[in-house]
Amino acid sequence: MGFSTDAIHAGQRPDPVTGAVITPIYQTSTYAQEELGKHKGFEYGRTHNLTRQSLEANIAALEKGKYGIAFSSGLAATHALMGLVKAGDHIIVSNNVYGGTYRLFELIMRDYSLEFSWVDTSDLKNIENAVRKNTKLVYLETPTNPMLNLTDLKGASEICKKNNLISIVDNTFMSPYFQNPLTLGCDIVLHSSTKYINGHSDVIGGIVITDNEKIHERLRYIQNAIGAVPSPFDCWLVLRSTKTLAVRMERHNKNAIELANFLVNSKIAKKIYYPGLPDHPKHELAKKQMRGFGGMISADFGEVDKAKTLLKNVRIFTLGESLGGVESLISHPASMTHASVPKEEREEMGITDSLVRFSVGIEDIEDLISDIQNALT
Ligand code: P1T
Repeated sequence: MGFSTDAIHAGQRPDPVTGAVITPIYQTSTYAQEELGKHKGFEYGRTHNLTRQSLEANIAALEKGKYGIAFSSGLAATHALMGLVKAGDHIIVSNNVYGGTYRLFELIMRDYSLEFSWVDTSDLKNIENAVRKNTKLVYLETPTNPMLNLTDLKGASEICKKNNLISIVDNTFMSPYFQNPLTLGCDIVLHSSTKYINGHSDVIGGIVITDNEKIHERLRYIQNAIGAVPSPFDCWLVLRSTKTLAVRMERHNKNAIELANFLVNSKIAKKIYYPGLPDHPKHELAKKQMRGFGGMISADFGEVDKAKTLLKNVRIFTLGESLGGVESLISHPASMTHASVPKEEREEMGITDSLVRFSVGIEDIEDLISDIQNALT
């Protein structure tokens, strides 16, 4: 099936009792059992929920994977993946990832005797050089938040296979519409479904997709044992949202390309980071492994005061954390999403105090461009 057909139908069928076309919200914590050991496959809400199962099957289909395992947030999904390793194991991570991922690994998981190496995975040699005897996972984010660096997923997955490592890709920025890491040989895909997948800024959620039966079994066990599951209502909202993912992503992409070109041509920013621009260092890779460039742009305005003026004066863009919603957001990574990354490390990656991140929404592009022009004058 094509992407949009799957998005609208996969994992869903009319309700057998009423014929309801939309999967109901099974808002129940438990299920009646007929007699001891005899039930309909549903025992307890944390373990089994049909709204959640529909969502998991739906997003798994969109990621071209067999299994989806949903969590209560993107970070809960990342945390669950730590259940694939044990104290003393080593994990290689893209040096630029969402600041909360950095915080989870460096400030929480290190206390559980896990070792992390932060490397620039956009150069595959750095992955190979970082492999140790106790390495178990390679955790990639591509494009990265907020610098929009890209990692060659096919190349990285080959290195992982050769060294018997599990490859994980945070695919939040692309959504399954523009990039499918499993088809490039990676083992696990992760999404903060809070972002493009839900797209309406009204749900916090996460999901992991894999084709690997053993990994699925372990993660399903962890999902139930740790219990960070999304509510039936949140699952229903996300399931509603994936129906329009294709049309939303097309528009995010179109608007972002136009906005990136405006930023380049107007020369109002010092440096623009967007994989759709021909001078992006990985533009050719972007064209190869992605089907679009996405809706995220970062721009360095050179002076902190200029960035502050923009952030304060925009009227259609909203200053706020998060991304991927239909409405445009603007943020300041150094003090917001990446505040927990030490300043020197931030600046080395390009996350300066004058860097601004745009989550380009699906409004009329003329209005978005004049909002930025007006804010700066
Ligand atoms: O917020 P949560 O659903 O827990 O997802 C965490 C997460 C994981 N991966 C990426 C690439 C992310 O961008 C995020 C969350 N990011 C933001 C809140 C943000 O403003 O960048």
